[in-house]
Amino acid sequence: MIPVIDISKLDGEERSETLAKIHNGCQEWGFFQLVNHGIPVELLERVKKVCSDCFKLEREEKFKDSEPIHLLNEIVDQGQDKKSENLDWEDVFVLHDDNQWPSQPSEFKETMKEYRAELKKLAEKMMEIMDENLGLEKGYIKKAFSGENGVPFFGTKVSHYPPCPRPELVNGLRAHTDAGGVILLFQDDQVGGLQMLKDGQWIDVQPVTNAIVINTGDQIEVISNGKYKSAWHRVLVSTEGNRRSIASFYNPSLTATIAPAKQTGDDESSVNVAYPEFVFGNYMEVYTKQKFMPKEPRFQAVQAM
Ligand SMILES: O=C(O)CCC(=O)C(=O)O
Ligand SMILES: [Fe+2]
Repeated sequence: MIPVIDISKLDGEERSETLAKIHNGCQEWGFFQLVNHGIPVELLERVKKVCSDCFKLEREEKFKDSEPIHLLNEIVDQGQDKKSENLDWEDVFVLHDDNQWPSQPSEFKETMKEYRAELKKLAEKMMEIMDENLGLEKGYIKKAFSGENGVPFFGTKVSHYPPCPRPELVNGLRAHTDAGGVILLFQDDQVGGLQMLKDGQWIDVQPVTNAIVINTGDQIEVISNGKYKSAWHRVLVSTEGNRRSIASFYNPSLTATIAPAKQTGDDESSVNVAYPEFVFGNYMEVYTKQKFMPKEPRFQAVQAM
């Protein structure tokens, strides 16, 4: 089971145990769930509702005539019996500060704006905990993600994985590691499907009502010089249930330079630096083409840019 951590304990007598649990979650798993995170349940309930309503009102009908449907039909017509590695059975849109948001339902914008503000604060809190656990100056990761004069990117991806008639032939989302920094996932209470890879085994990320799942991306792996490895994960689909998931990504600015951090107390000659230094925008160029492939060649490719 993925670790479930009561983050409210960070403010009391169990602070050091809680820091240690988070360190372990980052180092051994790359995935863990937060409970008692302080985001009002009432807000989370509204978020579930507006996202599900938005899917019903604006997206469900279009999904019936979308690429995944056509590709699956092709595969079935061709008589393919192996799982396709070319398609994801999902409906997705991304919200960030400067793009167009859905207009339905009418409470969507206000609710998601409020939600994003809360999640962004939680992401920054997690980054400060990682600073502390990694022996870095407070604010190090946020500063690294901001770069010289940029701002970190904060995006929220709203996904639905509708029921699939042939779940053995497609993934909801193919296996990958995330490109960016800290990912905060609010997943469906009822419909599972998310799995992460640990020690060569796929493990379910068990739904825990109103918990926030945290996972770390490739840039935290680089900054931590491999201590906090980004974990592979994937989403499976089934013939029943429409899984909703809302993933918020706290990523570097495209102009930020990312490199392994020098820990306080590190003697430069004693540290084996395992990752290159690169501009995050260049990494994203490589990632877009290689998302579902191993990450090591991405680091090599960006080093050569
Ligand atoms: O939908 C999910 O639960 C996971 C989404 C995900 O892994 C991603 O967007 O990178
Ligand atoms: Fe992901």
